[in-house]
Amino acid sequence: MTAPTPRRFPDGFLWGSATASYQIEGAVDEDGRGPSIWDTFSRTPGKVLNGDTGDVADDHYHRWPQDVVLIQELGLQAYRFSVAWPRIQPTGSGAFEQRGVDFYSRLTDSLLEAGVTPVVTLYHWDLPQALEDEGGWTNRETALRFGEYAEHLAGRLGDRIDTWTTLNEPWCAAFLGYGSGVHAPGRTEPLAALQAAHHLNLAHGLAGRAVKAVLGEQAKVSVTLNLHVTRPDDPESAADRNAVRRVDAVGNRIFLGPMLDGEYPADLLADTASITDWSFVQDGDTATAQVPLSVLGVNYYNTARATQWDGVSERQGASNHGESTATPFIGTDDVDFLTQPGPYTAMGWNIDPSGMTELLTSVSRTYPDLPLMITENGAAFDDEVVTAEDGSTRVPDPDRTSYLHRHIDAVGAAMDAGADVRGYFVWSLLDNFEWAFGYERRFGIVRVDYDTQERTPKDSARWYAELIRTRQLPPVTPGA
Ligand code: PNW
Repeated sequence: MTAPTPRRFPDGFLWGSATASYQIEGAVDEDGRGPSIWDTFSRTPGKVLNGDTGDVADDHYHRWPQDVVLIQELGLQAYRFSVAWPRIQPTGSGAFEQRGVDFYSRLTDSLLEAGVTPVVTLYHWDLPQALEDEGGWTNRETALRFGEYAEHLAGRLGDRIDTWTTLNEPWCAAFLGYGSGVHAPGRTEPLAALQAAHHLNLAHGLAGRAVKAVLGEQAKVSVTLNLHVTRPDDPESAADRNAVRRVDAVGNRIFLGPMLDGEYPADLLADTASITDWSFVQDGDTATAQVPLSVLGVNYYNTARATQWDGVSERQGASNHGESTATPFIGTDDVDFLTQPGPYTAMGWNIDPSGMTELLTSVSRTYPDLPLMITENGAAFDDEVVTAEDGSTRVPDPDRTSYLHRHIDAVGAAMDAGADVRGYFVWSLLDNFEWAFGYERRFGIVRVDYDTQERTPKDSARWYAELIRTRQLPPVTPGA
């Protein structure tokens, strides 16, 4: 047997970490910020575990200078953050708030001074509540307003931003927000979810075009999708393969279609025909959505297994989409998601690095000229803080390090197979407000003490810093 050798990544490969505004900033009433749907949702009893809200979160709004130092100390080459729309435009339309722009402008300058590439997301789920009051993403107007917000921000942050990511995971925004209701605004209406998906596609196109109109065609426009890797329970079963096709349609191709091919897949329209005739799609919308992308952001966490439900057996309904009776996969009511074999993270999500390789190779086979970027990958575990005799603290998180190690190796395997992957961002830099799970789930490579706001890099952060320094990934040992 030959000794396994370290994996080398190309020199231009970008290593970073990611966060999102509502999950880390706090300061929800400061500098003119308007309320967002996540303020409303998290303050509604029963919606978020332990009644947690983003009111304080990591207090990043005040502590950002120290967080930039942390980014620099870890040697991150890029930092992916999101802009809170209600800080820039408190009601989502009309007047802009300069103090909100100034916050992100200072952050951007400070990242650049630290030699860190800023990668911005314009929408990571914190919709201005005033727009939700008018129907939110079910209302076409929201997409138009998003284009105006993007234009304003591009004019202010300008060419200091490396990559303009329009949306983060529009699937979650549409289907968890308006379908299963486990995310804000908490609606459970199949038609609303499909309308929201369409208006998010339109919003992406309008925002991407606005950024290019302000900054020029060379401006790098991107979008981040959480593409679902779903496998048939029985690969020999045509019914199970059909279940997977349907999940792929309403989970992935509903966005890939308009954004990359300029049209909705015919099978998606057929599968959802009992819910809508899609008359909310106007002439030219899908062409607008197809704005040229410099790179496609891919978020990957785990895999799923689907079967055609026989209508009799008790359903397993296993999914990582939170407790809810409504399925977020609209139009797939006779699909059952089966419990996946472990190991699992603290989210209950199965750990399956092979899905990363499979996803990247299959997307790059479908879109050979499209560069890819892993904009999120990471894991929640119940970390423990160890205090040494001298009072110093350490957070040993071998499970997280192993997760990162094996998934980055899986990215390398996809690159060996020809996938054009340009970078990798760990989710997340900091422990933060994990949506419906509040502060109970910790994804950070840096520990946050929510009493003191003290930041402590976990062992996984040290490991990641070493990977970035050497650009060499040690071989994955079986079982590690
Ligand atoms: C992503 N699901 O959220 C988000 O982009 C992050 O803000 C989040 O913290 C991270 O992944 C970890 O959850 C998701 O239920 C939330 O399938 C839920 C799902 C997927 C992604």
